[in-house]
Amino acid sequence: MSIQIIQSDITTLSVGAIVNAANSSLLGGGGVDGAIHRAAGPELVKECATIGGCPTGEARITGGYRLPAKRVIHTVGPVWQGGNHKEPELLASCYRNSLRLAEENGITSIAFPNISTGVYGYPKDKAAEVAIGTVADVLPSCKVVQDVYFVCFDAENFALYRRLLQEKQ
Ligand code: AR6
Repeated sequence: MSIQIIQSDITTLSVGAIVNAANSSLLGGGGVDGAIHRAAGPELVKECATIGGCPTGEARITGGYRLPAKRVIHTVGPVWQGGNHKEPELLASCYRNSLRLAEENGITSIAFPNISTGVYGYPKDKAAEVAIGTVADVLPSCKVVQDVYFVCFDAENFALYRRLLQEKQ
């Protein structure tokens, strides 16, 4: 069982599943969502269209198509509205529900982006606390998932995550 922090483009990772920070339509968008759809190819949006959307805080699983990752777990983070609109609970649900789906689908390694910290405006430090706190809480009870990667795209998130994880260990 391990939690690792890496600075990378999530679309390049050969893991059991990468997590997509999607919107509730599941039909694609900008940021990491756009990058994942571009790298996976048009079959991904076709499968997503059959799902019929996903509420904030929940997660859905699809194939990975042309990605090196076998599957994609799509989750919808909260839009930051000041912090009093259940944002921490909803963000924690994204991580928890994604891990649950991985467990149910026999996925041993999973990579998360920094959900909600781009277009959705969640403060990076607050989001990192929720992400690391939730995964550290849930992972010990996982029977299938062994390795969790937090994939930071920018140097600020990378430094934040490394510091927070060190504090936990
Ligand atoms: N690999 C890893 N991380 C990435 C990549 C990448 N290739 N590209 C961006 N990031 P965002 P959100 C980081 O905006 O805030 C979309 O339009 C980025 O630096 O992708 O949850 C959806 O369709 C940031 O730290 O997602 C939704 O409408 C993190 O990924 C909306 O954006 C998340 O930024 C979701 O917003």
